[in-house]
Amino acid sequence: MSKSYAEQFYYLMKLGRVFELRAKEEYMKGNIGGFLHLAIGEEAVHVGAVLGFGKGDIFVHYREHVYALARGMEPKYVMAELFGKITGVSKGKGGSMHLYDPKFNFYGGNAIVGAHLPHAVGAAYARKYTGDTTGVLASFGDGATNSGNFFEAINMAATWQVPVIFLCENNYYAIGTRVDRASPFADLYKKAKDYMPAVQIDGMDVFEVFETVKKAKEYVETEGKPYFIEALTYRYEPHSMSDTGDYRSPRELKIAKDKDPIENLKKKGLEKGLLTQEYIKFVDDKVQQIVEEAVEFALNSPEPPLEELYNDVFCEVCIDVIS
Ligand SMILES: Cc1ncc(C[n+]2csc(CCOP(=O)(O)OP(=O)(O)O)c2C)c(N)n1
Ligand SMILES: [Mg+2]
Repeated sequence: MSKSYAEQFYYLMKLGRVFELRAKEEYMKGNIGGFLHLAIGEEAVHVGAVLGFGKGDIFVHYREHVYALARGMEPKYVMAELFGKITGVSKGKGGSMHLYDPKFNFYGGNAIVGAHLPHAVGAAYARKYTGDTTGVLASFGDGATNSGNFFEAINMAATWQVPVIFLCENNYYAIGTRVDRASPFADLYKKAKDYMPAVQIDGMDVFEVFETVKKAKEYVETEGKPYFIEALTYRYEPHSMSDTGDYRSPRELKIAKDKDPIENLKKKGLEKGLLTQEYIKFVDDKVQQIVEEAVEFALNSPEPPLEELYNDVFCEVCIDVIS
């Protein structure tokens, strides 16, 4: 593992954490409306996966801010999207669950549990059809593995032999439903193991996530087949801003927080000489500044004008494409 990767991990994970804590504050003030799902505690999965994956199309679920930031979207444009402003990545019309940017091959952000998994398989099929072997990354929660979309997606990915990495973030809860109450077994990689290689990893360790996704990427692109990763992780915050999260005990939360991915990275990085206290301090200050500027930018940006209402709703060139 190089110093440069460890530094990128720390920067992006810290940026994600500070960004989301600040977004939570702005939500409480009423500056952000609609849904807001925070990934605090899960940063190692999001950052490790994006950096380990590299080039290719990415489809994620609605707990997506850190994925978007790690992919390179500018914090101020992501924050503006949360505020519903025209300067946001989706022109303020998508909000927290719909961050898109084809420039980064980043295709959301999907509010419907599991719905993006067939999309990811379709994207991989489309590339394969045109002779392109680039892999696709699809991430989703434990709850999504109980959906029809999930089984249809792994079934077709294995049947068509397309290069998709299925990355399951097992944070043990689907809103308030604990994983073992909706699945016959809690080790979710077992759901995919007869379809494709499937592994379970520590999602609180960014090095492990990065290395596993990198290896999976090499596998899917060389073999042209799918791969399944279950990353064990935890969200510290309730499911969304409208959930109390009181179905979890303080003891359980403490156990999870004791494995904090950022603290974990700091400890390992310092021990291995990949991070220094000076760099950590530099990043801690820098991300505060970036996030404050992002909030200012979002606050000062205009709302989408009324004329925007019907833009980007219908595809104007579809007819040409079909005929
Ligand atoms: C098809 C569908 N059913 C139900 C919902 C309501 N819902 C939103 S999030 C969620 C839980 C999903 O949990 P999980 O897949 O574990 O992801 P996490 O929120 O833990 O990241 C549910 C049931 C939905 N959005 N879509
Ligand atoms: Mg979950």
